[in-house]
Amino acid sequence: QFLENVIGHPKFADASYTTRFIDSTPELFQFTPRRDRATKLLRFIGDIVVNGSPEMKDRQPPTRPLPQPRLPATDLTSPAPSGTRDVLRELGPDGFADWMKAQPRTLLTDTTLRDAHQSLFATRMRSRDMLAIAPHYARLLPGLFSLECWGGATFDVAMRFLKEDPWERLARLREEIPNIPFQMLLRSANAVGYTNYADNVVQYFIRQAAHNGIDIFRIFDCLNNVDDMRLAIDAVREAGGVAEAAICYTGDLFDPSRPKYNLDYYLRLAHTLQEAGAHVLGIKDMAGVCRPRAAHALVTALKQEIDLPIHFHTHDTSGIAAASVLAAIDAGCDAVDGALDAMSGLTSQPNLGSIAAALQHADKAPDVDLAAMRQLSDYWEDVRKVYAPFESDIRSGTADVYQHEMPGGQYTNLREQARAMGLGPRWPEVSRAYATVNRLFGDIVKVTPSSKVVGDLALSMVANNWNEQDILDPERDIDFPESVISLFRGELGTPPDGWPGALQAKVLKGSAPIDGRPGAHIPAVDLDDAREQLSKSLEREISDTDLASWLMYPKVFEEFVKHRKRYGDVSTLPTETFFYGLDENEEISVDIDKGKRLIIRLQSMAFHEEDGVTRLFYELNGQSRVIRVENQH
Ligand code: 3PY
Ligand code: ZN
Repeated sequence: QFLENVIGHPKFADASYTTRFIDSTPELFQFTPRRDRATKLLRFIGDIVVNGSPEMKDRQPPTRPLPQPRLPATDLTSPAPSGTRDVLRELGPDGFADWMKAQPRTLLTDTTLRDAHQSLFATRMRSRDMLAIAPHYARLLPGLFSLECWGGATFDVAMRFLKEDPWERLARLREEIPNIPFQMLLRSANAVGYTNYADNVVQYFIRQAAHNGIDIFRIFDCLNNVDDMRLAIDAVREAGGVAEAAICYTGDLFDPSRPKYNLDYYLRLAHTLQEAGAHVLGIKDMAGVCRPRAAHALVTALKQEIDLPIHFHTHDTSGIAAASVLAAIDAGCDAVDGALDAMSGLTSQPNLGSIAAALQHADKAPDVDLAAMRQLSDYWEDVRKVYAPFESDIRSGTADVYQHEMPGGQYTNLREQARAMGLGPRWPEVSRAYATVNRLFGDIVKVTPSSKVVGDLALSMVANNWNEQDILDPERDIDFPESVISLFRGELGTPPDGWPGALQAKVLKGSAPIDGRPGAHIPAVDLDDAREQLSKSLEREISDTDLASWLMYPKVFEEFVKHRKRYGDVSTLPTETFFYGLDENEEISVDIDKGKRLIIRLQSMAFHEEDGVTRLFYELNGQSRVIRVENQH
């Protein structure tokens, strides 16, 4: 194995070793654990080759081989220049908020690493694809306001589907990008989950996120309940983070038939958030329904009444979101979100490169290099191809979004759920049912997790052929999804005007809803005890971040740990290999650690009918290896 280590070492591979190579490279003598890790990865690849990835079930893989993503020709030997994060460090969150307001330039957030892929391909982007481009970001776009790279659905999906540790993703991105603020999306009492957690769990999670590299927390509540946001705002402030408290935008400011969501509603909310301690006020237009005129009017009014910097977030589902962004900037908005060109449009954010170009030579031009943005986008253009099976088949913007008001981050997921339930061809009915459910619920804010509940009932309505009357009819027995019962019980909070009484009575079948803030009804978790129990059941030490993962998603975390035990850290594999396996004679290089590279080639394979097992013959760093995989089908 020593020889294997020498040949596999990157210094040996790129011929930069010297006569002191053996003395100065102790990792050459690390034998067994590495061999074990390699075997696990070979087993994982074998499983994918023989049985397919569970992720690819019923999906059409792209034509392979795919192009190697084009990386910019950045000089990575020089350290990253100072950037916006250095400003934040120098000024602290309060000073940073003042600095934001004083900037004549428009501040830009790139959402490519979070919302863009959440909204375009069901949150499936893997850490490896982020990490390869990360050092280039640090050197090419140090003037970005922030990178939205964590939180929202990424936490769950990383463990559940990608078999990655979201905390490792954060730590490694942080290492590569020390100079640009990292931003996450936090669902207040729902943290990065779909349910209310105990107050001390939310506080613990926020502390971990801040400690491990999150600078700016965009905090929202799925019903715009500020009372549910206070705990998170306080915890972020205590942890030294920037608390960006967001108003979720829904409806239409100018629609006289929906006065519930008029300008006054948003201004009242903004005042309350300011009083609650927000450093920055976010406008979170999760569905992309804030039309240009509304964006202008809203930002103008907020700028007059509120003393906080304003950060506008929208989605391009309608196809005209960039007009809203430019209107917001025109009205004095301090920061805006977009996704790099190749990851923009449709249900994702509008095009950040084009927004920057639209502002070129203006006083409000952002501090970014357009050519650098294009180079980064070229990389994403190639990367996106590998995720093609997760994209939904939409090719244009649609004004239909103003009817259904589905969040961009939910759209592809719900469509996927519909497809999995065999309702793919009935998608237009699902989207209509979504609007109907919103009406039945009393016209609510729809964003995770309230949007998930609306989606759950919409799917049930279509699957069971229930109409609006069936739902409302007290005589008609309806088996409501569990999430609907929990919503009407008040477990995600209660809208200011309450739930529609008759429907609530029908859903709860006479049982009483909870009163007030849901978190107040959830007992605190004994964190020391939880850690001890978990450590016992998993038979290993539990880190602070492990505990945070388990508190959010106990089952998903335990499954993830099992997967890692069996297959090792699969996040090191190329994405093509992770989803599609290897072809015969295909060779990949995998860095399992700093200075530890595996060169893996699948030479051939043979299926033995008598035992139902396929033997895969690999070459691993020049040595032959055989792995046996049981055929599942
Ligand atoms: C999330 O909560 O994940 C969202 O993206 C909401 O818009
Ligand atoms: Zn969004």
